[in-house]
Amino acid sequence: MDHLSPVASSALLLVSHHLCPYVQRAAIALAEKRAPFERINIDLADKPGWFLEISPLSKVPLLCVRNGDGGHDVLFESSVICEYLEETQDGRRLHPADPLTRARHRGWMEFGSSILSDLWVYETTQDRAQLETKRQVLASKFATIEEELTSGPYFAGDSFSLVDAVFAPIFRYFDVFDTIGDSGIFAGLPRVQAWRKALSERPSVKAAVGPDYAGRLMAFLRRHDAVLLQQPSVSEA
Ligand SMILES: N[C@@H](CCC(=O)N[C@@H](CS)C(=O)NCC(=O)O)C(=O)O
Repeated sequence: MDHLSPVASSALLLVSHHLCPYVQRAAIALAEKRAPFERINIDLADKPGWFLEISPLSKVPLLCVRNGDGGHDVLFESSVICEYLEETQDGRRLHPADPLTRARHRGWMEFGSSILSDLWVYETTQDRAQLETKRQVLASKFATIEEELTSGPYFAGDSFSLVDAVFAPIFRYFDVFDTIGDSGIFAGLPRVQAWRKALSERPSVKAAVGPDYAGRLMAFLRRHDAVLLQQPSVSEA
């Protein structure tokens, strides 16, 4: 790919969207690696032609990697991008060295992706019964994670890993949802709550979105006429 527009001057360009949680996991991995990169946000409701040409699934994130010919090779799929960064960039390791533990981490990254699929329905549905079903699914999945966590502060203890990069954007949704009402999803899950807090304080996590993130997410909910906006607290339900 040698006709990237706009032209990237950095070796790494992350093609992004302001709200996308998959983009965020790549941005967090890049920041943890202290890898210099450029970021460009596109409008997913009006995808630019150059993006459609280079994105096989028409989705963000893409990581454009400068090659020896002065052009860029394009990587798609956030987990693949994170694995590539782990294999090529200096800086702290984001995967465990032990193959079995690493494979288990990859499984929990997939678990995080399944939560993102549930969250999409949870945040966009106009159907109150479906919202409640998804609320219960989410509560059950976080209860499963509670059993996996140890003393923290991160998924694997002291060292921040790609599993943390996957879950930080998930928890960020709830920072906004909590301003609407208490879903009760994290009730009785002290280790998940402590993990959520530790991730929210991590500089790479903070830097992965812009200062207007909450406003944009609220506008997104309003555009979808999401029933979540009328969600009563679980104590009122
Ligand atoms: N499995 C993909 C999912 C990426 C994804 O769903 N991106 C969304 C934004 S958060 C997107 O680009 N959607 C555009 C579309 O589906 O048209 C990944 O991990 O990169």
